[in-house]
Amino acid sequence: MTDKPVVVIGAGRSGLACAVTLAREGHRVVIVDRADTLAIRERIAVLPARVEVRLGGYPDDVAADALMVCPSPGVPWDAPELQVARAHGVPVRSEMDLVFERCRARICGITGTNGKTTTTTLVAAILERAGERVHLGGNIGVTMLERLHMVNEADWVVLELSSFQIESVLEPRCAIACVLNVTPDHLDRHGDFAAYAETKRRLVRFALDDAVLGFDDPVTRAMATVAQCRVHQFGLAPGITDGATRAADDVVVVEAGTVTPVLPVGDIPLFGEHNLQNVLAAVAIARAAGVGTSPIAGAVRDFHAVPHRLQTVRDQDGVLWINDSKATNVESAVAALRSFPGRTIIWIGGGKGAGTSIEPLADEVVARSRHAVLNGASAGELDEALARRGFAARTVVATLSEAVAAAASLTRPGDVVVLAPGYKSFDQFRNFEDRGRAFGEAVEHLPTRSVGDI
Ligand code: UMA
Ligand code: ADP
Repeated sequence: MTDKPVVVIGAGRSGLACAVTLAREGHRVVIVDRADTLAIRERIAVLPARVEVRLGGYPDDVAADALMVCPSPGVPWDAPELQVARAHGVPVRSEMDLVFERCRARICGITGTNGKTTTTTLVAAILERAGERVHLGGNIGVTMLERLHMVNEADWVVLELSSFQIESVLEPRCAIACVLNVTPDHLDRHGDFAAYAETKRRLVRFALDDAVLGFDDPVTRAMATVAQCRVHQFGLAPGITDGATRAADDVVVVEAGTVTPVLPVGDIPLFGEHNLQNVLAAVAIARAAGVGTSPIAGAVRDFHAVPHRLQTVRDQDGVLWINDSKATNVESAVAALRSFPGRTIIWIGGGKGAGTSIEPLADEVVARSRHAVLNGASAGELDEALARRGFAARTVVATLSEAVAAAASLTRPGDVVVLAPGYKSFDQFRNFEDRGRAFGEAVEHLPTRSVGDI
């Protein structure tokens, strides 16, 4: 074995999985990170002692003489250090690329701008209910590479795939590939919408057996043309010939001209029409995997909202408090605002922008909410967009905890307070989970009103 090191860039979850796995295989491994924080120092405790760690920055030629360079998903695919490595003939292989190369089991890969985690979690639950051995991972936060030795050929590997991960895989060959929807997001990283959509389309190009595509989204519907496998659709628009849709009050599957009911739409324990879309996607995927309608219906009925996705954190005094911290882009926040028809909404929004237009979100806030409480880095931009629309019910505060207090002072029985920021969390928090937890804690500590207050 050569003494050249494998250079892993980024000591986050993905980088650590690479470093642990490649060191276990006997490679010399150097892991570098541009930052040097207490959190990173705590994380790297999982590394074997022989892995060399360099924190606090690295030069562009850090991997110029490496055996291979493994960038984390957060490292742009055209980053200077990767360009230099390529120029020196060094292979650039991400953790996900290695997973696709090495995985012996069938992979079900799920991507899309919104709904990935919900759909991926539900698909895994359905397959498990059907008696399959399932390994769940990917962008959902659980790395797969270091677990591959536990995966058997007959198992299912269910992966949530981000655009960052798909672009880093040379041949993303999924047995079943699903693209839920594509709307503008991560444009700061991909440059423009066409480039972003193409990363998702690649999953369809390489799909082996089945592609499951959102039918109501023109971008994903059109991806059928690049598929070299069976294509199934899911959605609510008429015209679905193979896949999952709604007929009257039921979720149904359409196969070879036959319509089979799966369960009543009313039995889905999730808020919002977008979650009906996610359920339809999961049903179409499960059918492609050969699962019967009964385990599908059972798993859907027992499903709970994934934390931070339209999750109820308090239901008291006639006021429902909803944590949708994962609404980190415009589309997902719009979907959240549409999820409570007939109820008055106090919306909490704002955070760090990702270079997309917020106009559709501002329109939805005006149409659906009684009051908007704005906080974080983008509070000013939102305030201005709402003011331009003549929407006066606005409160601007600095932080999320102040926003919770402000919202609490505005509530009346029947209201729904929805944290659906429409922005990333990085202005005030480490990630959307921290933001959701902070919201939950602030809400939990709100006093209970006495009957006389209401
Ligand atoms: N770093 C560098 N140089 C860089 C960029 C980052 O050194 O140029 C360092 C950072 O200082 C940090 C580390 O790399 O210490 C973090 O790496 P990372 O940002 O790639 O994050 P990981 O912890 O490895 O998590 C990644 C995914 N992160 C991103 O895509 C940004 C996680 O998705 C994923 O769950 C995890 O791998 C396991 O697969 C998160 C995410 O935000 C949830 N995804 C985006 C999204 O869902 O919108 C795409
Ligand atoms: P992802 O993993 O793609 O970010 P999640 O299931 O975690 O998807 O949901 C992210 C956010 O998007 C949440 O706020 C959720 O309520 C919202 N959402 C979920 N599914 C959809 C969808 N199909 N369309 C629009 N928004 C959605």
